[in-house]
Amino acid sequence: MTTQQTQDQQLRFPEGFAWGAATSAYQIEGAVSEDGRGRSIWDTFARLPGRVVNGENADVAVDHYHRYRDDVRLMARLGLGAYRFSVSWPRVQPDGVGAVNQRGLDFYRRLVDELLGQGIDPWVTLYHWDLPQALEDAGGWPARDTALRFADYAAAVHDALGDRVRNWSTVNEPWCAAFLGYASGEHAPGRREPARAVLAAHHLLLGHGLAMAAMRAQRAGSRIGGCVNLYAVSPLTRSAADLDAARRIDGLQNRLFLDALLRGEYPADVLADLGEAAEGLAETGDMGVISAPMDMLLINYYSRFTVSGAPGGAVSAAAAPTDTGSPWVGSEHVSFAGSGRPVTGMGWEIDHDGLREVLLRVAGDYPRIPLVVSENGAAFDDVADAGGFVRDPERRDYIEAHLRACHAAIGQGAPLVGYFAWSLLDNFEWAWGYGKRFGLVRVDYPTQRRVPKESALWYAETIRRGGLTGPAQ
Ligand code: IFM
Repeated sequence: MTTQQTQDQQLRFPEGFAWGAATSAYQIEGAVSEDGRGRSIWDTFARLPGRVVNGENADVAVDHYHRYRDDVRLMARLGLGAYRFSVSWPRVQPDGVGAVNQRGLDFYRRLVDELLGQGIDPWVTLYHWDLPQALEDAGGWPARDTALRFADYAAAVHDALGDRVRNWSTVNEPWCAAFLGYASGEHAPGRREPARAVLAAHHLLLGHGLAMAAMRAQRAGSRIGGCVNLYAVSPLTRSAADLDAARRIDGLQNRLFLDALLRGEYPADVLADLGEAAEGLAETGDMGVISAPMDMLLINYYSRFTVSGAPGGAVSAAAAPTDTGSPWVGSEHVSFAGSGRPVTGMGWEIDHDGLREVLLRVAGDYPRIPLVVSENGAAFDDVADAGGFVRDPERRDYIEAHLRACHAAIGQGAPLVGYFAWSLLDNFEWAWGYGKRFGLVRVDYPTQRRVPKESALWYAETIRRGGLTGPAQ
C-alpha cells in the first residue's frame, strides 16, 4: 500500500454507530430559581466558602435553559447524530418527593422536541449529581430511602418522555457521587464520612436497579443502562506492593461497580479492603435488583492511573490526581505515581490505549453487553483569537486518538455502539468552576457567545465521513 493509500484509508465505524456529545444539567442550564426548580446539593455546596475555585457557582452557567434552541441548532450544524444530556431532579421534583413540577418537565419536553426536529437522537441521563437538597437533609445517598425516591423520579421522567426518548442512563458515575461526595468531600454534599460513602455507593447502584425496574414496568422498548467511570490501572513496577496498590484501585474504582452491575456481587477482595464499612451492605434481594439485565453499559473514560504501594517513597505527590477520593482509600496503601505521559489541563495523564484496554476488559470479563463511550474528552488552557475562535490541536488529537482506540477495540471484538465527546460546550467544571474548559464549543462567559473550536470542526468532519482516515491503530 502506498503512503497516499494509507492516508486515504477510511477507518469506518459500524452502521448505526451513535456519534454524539454530552453535557449535564447543573453544568450548563443555569436558571436555578426558575419555573419552580428546587435547590440541589450543588447550589448549597457551591456557596460554602472555599469549596469551588473562585467561589463560582452555576446559577447562570451557560444559560442553556434559555438558549437551548440555539444550542440544538448548533448541534445540528456540527452534524451530531445524538446528544446526551441529564435531567435535573430538583427541576422535576423540587424536594425530591411527591408531585411532579410540570413546568420543570416541560423544559425537557421542549428540548426533546427540538432535538427530534433536528434529527438528533436524545439520550437522557436521569442523575448527574444534582440531588435535591431536601433529600440530602433527610440523609442523602447513604440513606436507603433515597434509592426508592430516585426510582419514583425516574418513572416520572420516563412517563413524560419515554414515548420519544429511546436511550436512557440511570446514574452517572456512581463512584464520583459516592466517594467524592461522601468520602473526600471534594464534591457536593462535601461530607467526609468514608464508611457512609460505601453505603452511598450501594444505594446509588440500588437506585439504578429500582429505577430500571420501574421504567421497564411502564413501557417496553426503552434501552436502559448504567453509567460508570472506568480507568485503566497499572502498577508502577512489578513489586508485590505496587501490584497490590493496582489491585486496590482497580477494585474500588472499576470492579466494585462492574461486578455489582454485571455479576450481581461485590468483589470479595474489595469488601475485605473496606472492612467494617462494607459489613451488611446489601439487604436480601438488592444484588438481584442491581444486576438485572441492562440493554447497554455506558462507560466514561478519561485517563490511566499508575499507582505504587511504596510507603510514602519514590513517587511524586504532584502526580496524584486531585479527584481520587484518596484521603480515605489511598493514604496508607496507594500513591498515585504517574508514568510521565503528557497530561491534560486537569493534570490527567493522556493514554488513549487505556480506553481500548478498558473496552476489551469489559467485553472479555463480563457477560456480553453493548458498550457506549458516554464521555471522553479533555480540558486544555484554550486561547481564543479576536473572533473567539480557539485552535485546540491538543483536544483534537486527544479525541482522534481515543476514537482510533475505539475503532481498534471494535476490531478486536468490543461491542461498542457509540461515542460521546465530553463536552459539547465549555461549562461549570464542578469544584474547578469555569477555569477548566472541556467544550468542543467555546463559550465566552460574559456574553454567552458560542464559537465552535477547531476540534469541533474536525469532529463534525469525522462524523460526516462516518469515521477516521489514516492507518489503523
Ligand atoms: O465534567 C465532568 C462530568 O460531569 C462527569 N465526568 C467527568 C467530567 C470531566 O471532569
